[in-house]
Amino acid sequence: MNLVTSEIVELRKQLDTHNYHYYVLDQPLIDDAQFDQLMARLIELEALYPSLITADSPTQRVGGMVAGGFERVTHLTAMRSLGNAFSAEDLLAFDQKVRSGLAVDGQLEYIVELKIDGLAINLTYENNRLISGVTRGDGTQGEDVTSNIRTIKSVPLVLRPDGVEVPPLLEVRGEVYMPKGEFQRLNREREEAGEALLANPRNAAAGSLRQLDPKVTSQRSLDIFLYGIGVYTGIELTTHGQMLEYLKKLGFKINSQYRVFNQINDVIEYCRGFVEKRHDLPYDIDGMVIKVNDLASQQILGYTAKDPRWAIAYKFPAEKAITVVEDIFVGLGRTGVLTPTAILRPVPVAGSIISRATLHNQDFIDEKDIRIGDTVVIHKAGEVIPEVVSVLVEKRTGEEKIFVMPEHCPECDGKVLRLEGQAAHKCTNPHCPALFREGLIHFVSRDAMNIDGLGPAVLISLVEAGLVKNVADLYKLTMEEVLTVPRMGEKSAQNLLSAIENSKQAGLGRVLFGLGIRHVGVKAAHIVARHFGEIMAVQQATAPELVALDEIGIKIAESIVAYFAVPENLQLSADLEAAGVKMTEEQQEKDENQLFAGKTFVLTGTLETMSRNQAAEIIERLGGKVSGSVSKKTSYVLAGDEAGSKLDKAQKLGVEILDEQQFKQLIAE
Ligand code: 3BD
Repeated sequence: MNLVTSEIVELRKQLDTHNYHYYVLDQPLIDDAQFDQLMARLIELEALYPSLITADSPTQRVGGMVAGGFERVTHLTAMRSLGNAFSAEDLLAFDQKVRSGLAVDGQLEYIVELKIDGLAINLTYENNRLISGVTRGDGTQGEDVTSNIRTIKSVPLVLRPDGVEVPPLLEVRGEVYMPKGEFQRLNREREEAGEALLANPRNAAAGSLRQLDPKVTSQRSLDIFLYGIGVYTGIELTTHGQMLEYLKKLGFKINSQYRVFNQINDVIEYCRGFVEKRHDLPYDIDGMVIKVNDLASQQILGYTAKDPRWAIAYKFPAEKAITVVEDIFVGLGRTGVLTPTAILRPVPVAGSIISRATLHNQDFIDEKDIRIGDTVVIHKAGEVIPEVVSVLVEKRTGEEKIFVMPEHCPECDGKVLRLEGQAAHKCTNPHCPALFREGLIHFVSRDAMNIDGLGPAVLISLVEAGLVKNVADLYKLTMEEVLTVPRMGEKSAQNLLSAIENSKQAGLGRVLFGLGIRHVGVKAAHIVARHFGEIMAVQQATAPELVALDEIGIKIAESIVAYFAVPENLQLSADLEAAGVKMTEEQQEKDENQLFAGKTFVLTGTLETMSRNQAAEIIERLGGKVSGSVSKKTSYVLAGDEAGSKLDKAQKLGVEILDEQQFKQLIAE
């Protein structure tokens, strides 16, 4: 090594160490000026010798723009969700279930962590180096936000193992958050710049992670706490607490407020303590996470369809506030239902400013006797839409106005009716523009045609300009027409047109869902599309044929038949097809080879050469079914690495177990 190289290596080592002490341990060894001096020297040397720059140099945290959006990536091991507990009773019930699952009535350890209110992230390290940072997404697949994760100074670009082994491939999980102080600073800045304020630190963190320019993210001082490991081999750990300490020894930032308890009552007490204490923390938490400490016991308990049986989130009680109902606004949904919403005098609740609350329907309003002008108690918990809990009747002045649902639609003046036995009032005009507008919004939405850049405002102006009279018209839009939308630039117009063009390939399942046929959800739409393969076959399907499909009930079946009995609806499908929209579905179960007909598979663990979804697709194409839980009826369990309780159960029940190799051999036959 020559002199320059060794100076560079030495500088990086020192800077990494100082970064670690400053950002992870929060105990700086030197002052900022000294740190800046070292950094300046490294930048100088790297400028002189650019060939010596490495990706994990502390100067390289902020990279270039991400072109064309974030890529979807499949996690090596799925990121689970967590069940919720809202009360001490829920926690006692959890304890009971854990105890009966483990058959213990004596010693059992719980570890309790703060539940950081941020975004779950999966970091992958290969040979000690950070290779990716991916959002949780749906738990199976997330977005690759590595370039933004790298800007978080407490994330080691290179691990710094302190006397411990590191597996060559390591997945660690944690929560990225924006500290409260940083959130306030950012909002002050936005206020001065006349920009819209961010609702809470969680949204701010989410927005920052989704910046295409890492420079912007790097100015937002995000931080992270790690709490778990995904893929790992060869590390000897017995408890979750040891895992946390192991993460710490690798150089990760963990939250030090975790505690281990032997009694559920002590767990409850610790959780309760944070209901007030959380306001003094420099970051938001939305509850506590309780985990069985012993890793072997976690394995035994395993998972339900989605949540671990060995962990639960205790959510803090909804926060309440008092405010005034200034007005009641009636909006229309896709199905013509009139929904009343209270317009509130804005109040802060649970970290965001609340100015609306849903009132559901006339019965809800009548039961609580909510009047315009009333002083009310509202509450909000986490993601839940704020609700009016009660009216403070003693605050009434006599000026309050009783609300009744309008007799005519607020959008089209059509007659409003309330059907016998139903809570909902509905607009009866089948040509109500609101119905059409909401239908369009649904058609372009994520689970339907997924057309980016077609927000409600753009759709409304396209409709108002007379350019879109049915969903098929979207596919006839020209550049000139799109440019008539207010505030639409050339670039966005171009993006929008190509998003529309791309959506033509979405496939029949998405189209069927997008049409907004009553009772037809995402899943049903895909099942029907896959079975029939093309629109014509769906149109001709009878209710008994539809009901014969797995998971299609009579309500859905009749609704589909009724939909395609209407000539205008048939015309719409024809128009879509004529516009070039793909009205077929590839994953039809038409494979000649129905090898797995009548067989039910359960998939567990991590497969090496395919995702579980891919395996499921193959099984379904060959006529088989995939189920979430093992029973006597299960034909095969396809077990990958780290298969858990499902494998145990299969062994107990004597169900045939296939490894990936055997499965591939089977399908190759
Ligand atoms: C935290 C799951 C398990 C490993 C599954 C037990 C649901 C977000 O501080 N432990 C924590 C925190 C989150 C966790 C687990 N421990 N899962 C945990 C978690 N200390 N926030 N989460 N997650 C992470 C989620 N995220 C988005 C949508 C649905 N679920």
